[in-house]
Amino acid sequence: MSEEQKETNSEEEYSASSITVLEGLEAVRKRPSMYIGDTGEKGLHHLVYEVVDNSIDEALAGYCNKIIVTINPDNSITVEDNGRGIPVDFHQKEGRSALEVVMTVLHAGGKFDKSSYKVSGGLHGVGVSCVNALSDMLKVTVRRQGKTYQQEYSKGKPLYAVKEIGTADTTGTTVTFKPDATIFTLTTRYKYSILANRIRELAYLNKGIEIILNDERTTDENGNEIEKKSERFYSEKGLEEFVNFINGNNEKLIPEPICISSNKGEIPVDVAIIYNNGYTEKVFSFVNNINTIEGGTHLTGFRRGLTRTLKAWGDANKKFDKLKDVTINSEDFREGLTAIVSVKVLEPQFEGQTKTKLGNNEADKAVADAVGEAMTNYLEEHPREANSIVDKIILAATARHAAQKARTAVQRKGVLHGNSLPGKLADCANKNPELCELFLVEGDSAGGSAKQGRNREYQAILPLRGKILNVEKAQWHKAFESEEIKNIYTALGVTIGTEEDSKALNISKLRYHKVIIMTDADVDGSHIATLILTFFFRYMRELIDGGHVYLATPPLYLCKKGKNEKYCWNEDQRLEFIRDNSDGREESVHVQRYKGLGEMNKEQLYDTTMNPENRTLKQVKIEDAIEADRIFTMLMGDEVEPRREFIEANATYANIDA
Ligand code: 0RA
Repeated sequence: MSEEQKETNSEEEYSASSITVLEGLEAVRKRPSMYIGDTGEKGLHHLVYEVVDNSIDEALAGYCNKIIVTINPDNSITVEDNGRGIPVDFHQKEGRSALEVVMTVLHAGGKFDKSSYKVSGGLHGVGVSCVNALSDMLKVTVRRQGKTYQQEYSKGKPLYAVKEIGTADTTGTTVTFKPDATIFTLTTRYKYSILANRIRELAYLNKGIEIILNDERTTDENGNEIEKKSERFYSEKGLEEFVNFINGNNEKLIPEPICISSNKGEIPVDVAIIYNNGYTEKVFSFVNNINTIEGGTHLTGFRRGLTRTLKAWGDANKKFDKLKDVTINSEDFREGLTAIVSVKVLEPQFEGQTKTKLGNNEADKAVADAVGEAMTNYLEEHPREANSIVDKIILAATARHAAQKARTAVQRKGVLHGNSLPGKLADCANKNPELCELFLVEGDSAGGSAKQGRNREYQAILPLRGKILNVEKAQWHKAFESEEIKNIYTALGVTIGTEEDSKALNISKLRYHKVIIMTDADVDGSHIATLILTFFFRYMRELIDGGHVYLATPPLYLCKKGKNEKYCWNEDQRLEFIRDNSDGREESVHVQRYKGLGEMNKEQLYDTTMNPENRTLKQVKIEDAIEADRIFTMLMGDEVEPRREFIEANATYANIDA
């Protein structure tokens, strides 16, 4: 037995089983990623979700309606609920308090109560003991039966047996933990926006639960002073409000969301649907409160149920007769569709690359039946809305038909098949995609410098003329009429469309594994970068998910003093140069402000922005699909002046780690 365990034993005599317990949690500390996904920012935040999920379970069981999450000044987290409180009575078999078992035994969370759906039973559903194992310090306080109990732990090991510390006139559980910095080596700083987005989602998915998020910190990551924050998340109507939130400012075709709630079968189903006058499909699905990014059986069932009833209604009302050579297909039902599908499954099977695809076959039928029945009634009772939706479907089918014709035309010319590369492309010599980079460059003049300055072996240049099409506001097929967008497809070597799915993307022949957007460091350049990003997000999402999309970062200044020269990317660097190279007077240093890429000569452009030795590339990542979707809708929608600065400055808020 190790020294550490002996120390713990001084407080209380541990039975043999407790040694296994310690080994269990030791395994969590040895391979944390196996339990929480990773030990980066995601894993760090996952700890909070594990603890909150337990309180949500207590709320779903009907015993709790308020949860308070606090980011403390030292980046520890406190989660407090007003549930029954975790039982503290002595657990005969384990030889210690039930509370200690819950806090220190892997997967012990649901031991006492099997009747409710464990939200924590899903993705990485590892329970609070994992959080305990990965925390420097954890303290749990339980208010129950008029008394307050407490136990503290370090790295999962109890510091003392559960003790009574006073009386209580309420019930509930409070957990405070501080993540272990030796495990979370990348960062231990919590991001308010990440927690807020997940908590907002939880509040919408679980109506009637009040969740408060407090941020008690008064300095930001750079030590600058900030205000404390507090937000209340509460949804009275649940998915109906969620789907409105997702829909944002898009103009709705029906005044109110269609809400479906079925509790009849084994699998409770909740759905909210809006059709808007846009062209994208935004359907988000959840199983036990977990966003199933890869979809699965519940999503298939949803689509089937929706398509079947709308088709039947259209047929019965002779709505499709006016379509002559156009046949409706299942895609047509999805344009402008915004929906949330949420199911609760007792023993969910998660599949797919990121284990976010539901595999349970029974969910397909459950959702299809629930949606089919409710939609049939809805269409019957709302003929005006039914007409609006079906008209939209007819429009989509017509547009798709036109697009197909246009695409066949370009494909015949080989444009979307990469048979003939665009004339503007300056390709690289190397043909191994893993080594090759494509720079998408704003403007012909910068494109010229880039072509001359690049490393021809593996760097290719595609200049883009001015602003590319804003796909957010265009019908799907319009993109394929745009010269710039066709050039991007051809240069990349990706193709689109199969027999069954006209939007399916094939990136198996991708010719460059790095696709780098290089635009001016000004408002216009930012706008262009955002337009290109929007295009990738809506039409080539796989490229982003595969980690192939990057933003180049050209410098803003060249500072000179005598022989000393330095490129600066921000104001701080510029001021630092002035401080280090002069008497502090700005006039004594020569500062050249780059307004555009075109102002740099080919050497400067290569040195600062293209040469892997010096450049900084920002990889574009989508961490929160729902938030990213909203941001793109907002940025590229009707009113707002879009800016790359917005995305960069709000990288977390936007959840685009650009
Ligand atoms: C099992 C049984 C009971 C409560 C809980 C679990 C519980 C766990 C957590 C975790 C965070 N907050 C929680 N609140 C409650 C109660 C059983 C009973 O009182 O009869």
